[in-house]
Amino acid sequence: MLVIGEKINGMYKAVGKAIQEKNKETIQKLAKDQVAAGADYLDVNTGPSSANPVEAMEWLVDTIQEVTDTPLCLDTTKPEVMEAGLRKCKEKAMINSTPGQQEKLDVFLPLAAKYNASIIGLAMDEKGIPRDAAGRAEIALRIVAAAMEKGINPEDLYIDPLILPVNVAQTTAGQVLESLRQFKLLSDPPPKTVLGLSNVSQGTKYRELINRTYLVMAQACALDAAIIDPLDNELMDAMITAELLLNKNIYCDAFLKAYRKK
Ligand code: THG
Repeated sequence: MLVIGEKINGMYKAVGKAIQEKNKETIQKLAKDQVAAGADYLDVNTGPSSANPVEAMEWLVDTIQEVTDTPLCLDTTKPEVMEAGLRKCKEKAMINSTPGQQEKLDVFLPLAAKYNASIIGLAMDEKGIPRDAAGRAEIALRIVAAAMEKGINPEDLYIDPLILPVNVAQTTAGQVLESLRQFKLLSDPPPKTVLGLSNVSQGTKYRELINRTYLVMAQACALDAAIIDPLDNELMDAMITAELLLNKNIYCDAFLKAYRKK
């Protein structure tokens, strides 16, 4: 599983404040802590309230890269913010994300090609998120075809079926598992799959329990990558154990320790 650390997101009050006040220590600690806990990528999102998101993205990328070489997953819907971040990335970046409508694909796929970045395609378009798995697969196929046309390596394409909070959209959890399986049938080689896991538990009481239960279920349905909180130890333990049970790692008594030492 590719672990994308979710914590550097202006949606968190403390992070939004740190961005506003250009407080490097807070951001750099989050970067180092997530990497130490096993993050392969760090999500970078300036948050909804940033007055100058281009400047905020540039500052975040520079600030994080001062303390780690871990590659970054630039999380913005704005092409100008995305490109500002991509220009600054020293390692191979991930574009998070493009929705499935042609006008957006025409903007974001060329950015992926230009900066040799991987890219997340969302199973949504101008009409929103489809209600069922078939609707999600239709949009995913459009994204896969457009990416192929632009010469994007299938290894670099991640499709996100978009999980919603279970307290307001209870049928979505099952539909998304179905989508993860279906996405693997869209092309050969297939695209990779990704989820923004914590969405599933927003507004619920047992957030950590819901997150780790759903992560394990999604892993059994061909999930390749997840935007998660790597500082949640029980979540990481569940993820590592699921990898073992799916035969992705060889068993030893100290399998949790062994995974973390990798
Ligand atoms: N798919 C893709 N990218 C994504 C998402 C996705 N990026 C953003 C998001 N979804 C994934 N990241 C988060 C980060 C934090 C939370 C949820 C998802 C979260 N935050 C607390 C909350 O809202 O309750 C913030 C609380 C606080 O202020 O401290 O839950 O689906 N491709």
